[in-house]
Amino acid sequence: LHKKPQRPFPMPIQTNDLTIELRGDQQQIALITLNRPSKRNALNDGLVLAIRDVFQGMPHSVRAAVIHGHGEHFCAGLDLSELSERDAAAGLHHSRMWHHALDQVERGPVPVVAALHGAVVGGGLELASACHLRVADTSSFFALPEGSRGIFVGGGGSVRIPRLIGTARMADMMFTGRVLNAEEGERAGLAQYLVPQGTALDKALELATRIASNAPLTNYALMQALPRIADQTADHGFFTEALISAIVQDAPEAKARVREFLEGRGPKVKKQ
Ligand code: 1HE
Repeated sequence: LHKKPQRPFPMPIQTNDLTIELRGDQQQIALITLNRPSKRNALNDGLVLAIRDVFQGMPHSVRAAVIHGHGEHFCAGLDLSELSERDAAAGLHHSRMWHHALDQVERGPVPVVAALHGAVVGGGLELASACHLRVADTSSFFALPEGSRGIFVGGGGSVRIPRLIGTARMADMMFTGRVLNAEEGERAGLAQYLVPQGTALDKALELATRIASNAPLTNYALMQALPRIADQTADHGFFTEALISAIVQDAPEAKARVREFLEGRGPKVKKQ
């Protein structure tokens, strides 16, 4: 650690490998595209830092985001060509850089829906796991090839992936190189929606539009309180829930929405 350089990672931000496009009549949806298809959207340092920066600098109009990959695959994970030069200290800082970047996704300003297709592997699965919902099309496949490459996850996967699918399933994927197809991934909990090939982005945009229409404080509570409550004891969780629910229901928007329903103007819950 004493060898830590002054600025271990430069501040690139300007990269064509990541694009952001605002959609919706009020620019409330951000469409974020991994745009490095020739390398299967492998995440080099510049791309990881660009992800950090796009979430840190999210325009105020945005209420929900979608992230997807250009080309045949969502993301091939860590750019392995950058791995060889790193010693242990650099590896530690590199992993913490990923943690910081993906924390901006998970605990950032807006809910994020991942639209998945093709390879969702290694760091690509770690990125998808930091999102709040995942939509997989039938071409998707999920793997953690770190096991066979002689390395370990470093982008928060050991924390986030077991929370989606359990420690035993993640261990299986790393021990044995098991590749889950789209149906298996959805059944295991890696994706919340399974859709026909080529339609994940449309479905993710539809979901993001729906999410963006929620009261912002409800979305904030879902992003910030729900995962923290999951980490608490039941006793602490009940108390945190009571605090958050008291704050959220006190907002004028909550009062207005409840009044709308009671006056017969609010939407009813419809059987699908
Ligand atoms: C890459 C990478 C990469 C592709 N780093 N360059 N991730 C992996 O171990 C997955 C490695 N990749 C693959 O298994 C396959 O590339 C895919 C299944 C994703 C796609 O296969 P395919 O046939 O469509 O593409 P390709 O021909 O294998 O690759 C096209 C190019 O992308 C090729 O480069 P080119 O210069 O020869 O054209 C590949 O070398 C390049 N490429 N994937 C660098 N990952 C925070 S810790 C996270 C730890 C990890 O993520 S470990 C898992 C890394």
